[in-house]
Amino acid sequence: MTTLTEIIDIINQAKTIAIMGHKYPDGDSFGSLFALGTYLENIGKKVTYYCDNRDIKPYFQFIFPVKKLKYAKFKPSKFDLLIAVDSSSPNRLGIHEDSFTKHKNTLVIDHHIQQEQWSKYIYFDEKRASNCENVYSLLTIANAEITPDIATYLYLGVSSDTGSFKHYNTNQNCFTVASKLLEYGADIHKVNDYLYRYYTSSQIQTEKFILNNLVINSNFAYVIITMKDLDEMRANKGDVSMHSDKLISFAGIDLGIIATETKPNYFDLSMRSSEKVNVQEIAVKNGGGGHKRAAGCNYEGTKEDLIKFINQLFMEIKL
Ligand SMILES: [Mn+2]
Repeated sequence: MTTLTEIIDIINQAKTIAIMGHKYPDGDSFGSLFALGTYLENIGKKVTYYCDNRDIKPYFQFIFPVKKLKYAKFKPSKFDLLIAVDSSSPNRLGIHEDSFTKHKNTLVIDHHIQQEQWSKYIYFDEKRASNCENVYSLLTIANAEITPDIATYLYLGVSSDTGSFKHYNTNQNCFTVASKLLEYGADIHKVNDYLYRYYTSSQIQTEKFILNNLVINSNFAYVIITMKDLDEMRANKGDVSMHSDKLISFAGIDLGIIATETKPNYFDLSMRSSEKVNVQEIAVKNGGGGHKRAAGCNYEGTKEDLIKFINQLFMEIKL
């Protein structure tokens, strides 16, 4: 594995850098992307930001400079270095997967366990609750000036990947880094307002749908949201993903699955669990990834097949 000190050298040798995060970007993906990107710009690099444009949360525009993002596919040869953040495999990059894997000089900075060497350089620390903590470590080692904007981006990532310091991945480092970021001028009130206070009507519709349609099977719970359901609520996958923890918040539930149909007969499964279930194992077994208590994978098939698949999963775990 590449060390953070080596990464500083790799970055220093590049003039033009393209940086990208994962599809369906969350706060940690954008936090890592814009914090690292802003730093690179501040030290004189020519930085281009790429993102798969599906379902970007509307409130991100009030915090991140989303206007800088480019969505179209690009020629990898335009850049000296490509960087991917918060992404555990090439398919996480969405439409930019090809450009990334074709380039010879690529770097990944992540906090998910990396299953394969899909980039020339890979740094990951799976003990970190958020990738923004890894970017923070990198900036610290680089003696970077952490501006209030960079501090806000990083804080947002730590806060969102720990569910506002409530998820089980929350540890001492999250608080240490958050405290430092406050010192550097992170606007934590703005982050809290947009992440945890303001709900759009489609987000409220989605929450109502989840509560009305969830299926509880002893200590397991699931809900399936089809494309038609999303259409009717004028909601997107981003509106669903903010409720990922909902099912596991019921007392006595050890595994909660929210399945969202993103293409016809193609579902994204978002899984959350108590300490009794390792959803990372389930996700990896089914071609996905993530963490012990929060992970995801895809399922191809009809809604009826998916129900069978989920029930089978529940049977296999049998607590
Ligand atoms: Mn993350």
